[in-house]
Amino acid sequence: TYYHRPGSDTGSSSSISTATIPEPSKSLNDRVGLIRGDITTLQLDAIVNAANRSLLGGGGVDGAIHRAAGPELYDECRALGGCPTGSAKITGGYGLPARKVIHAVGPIYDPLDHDKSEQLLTGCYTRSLELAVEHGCRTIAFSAISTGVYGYPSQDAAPAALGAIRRFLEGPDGDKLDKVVIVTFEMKDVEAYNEFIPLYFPPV
Ligand code: AR6
Repeated sequence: TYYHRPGSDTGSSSSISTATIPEPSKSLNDRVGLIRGDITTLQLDAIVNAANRSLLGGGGVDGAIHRAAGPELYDECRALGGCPTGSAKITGGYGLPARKVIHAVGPIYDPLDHDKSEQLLTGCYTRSLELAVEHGCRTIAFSAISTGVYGYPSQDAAPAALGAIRRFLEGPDGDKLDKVVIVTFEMKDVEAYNEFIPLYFPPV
């Protein structure tokens, strides 16, 4: 097994400490999902874009979201005046099936300062979840922030994302979210999430 559960004596050992990753409840697991596909097609309350500090669009998933939402999204983004790295801002979804778009600005991965990169990436996830709740969104899908053009290794990004999501779901506003979906597009992200979801959200 991947995971040694307190009280379930499988006899297996694990390098993952149960002190840092305690056993989640079933209801927590039911609220987290993984989808491989195009985030622009999802009909949820909010989707999270991997934006840049200008919030004026770009390539990757950002380009796909702006194309699908239409020019009104650009106009609303322009009025926001940018966003710092490690944070997020929210807009309408316009031509998208999603009601809101949360534009998170991930870090450009810095291998010389992994801790700083991780702190900024974690901030994107936490702030996006806060914004979702503030705006009454109960279902939210995340793109794999920073793992494309910004070069964040998927094997490091996935546990950072899952840790932030789990902390939020276990926190005081966690019950205000019904579903948190992670949307992967590339095989390297699929593999990373398939490896780490059973650790952060082990089957109960
Ligand atoms: N649906 C879901 N995921 C997608 C889609 C899609 N339609 N298209 C790409 N991805 P990236 P970053 C995945 O590069 O690393 C932009 O130019 C992609 O495979 O979009 O945060 C912005 O304007 C990858 O796994 O974002 C910024 O300047 C993930 O989305 C910069 O790129 C994120 O890759 C941000 O770079």
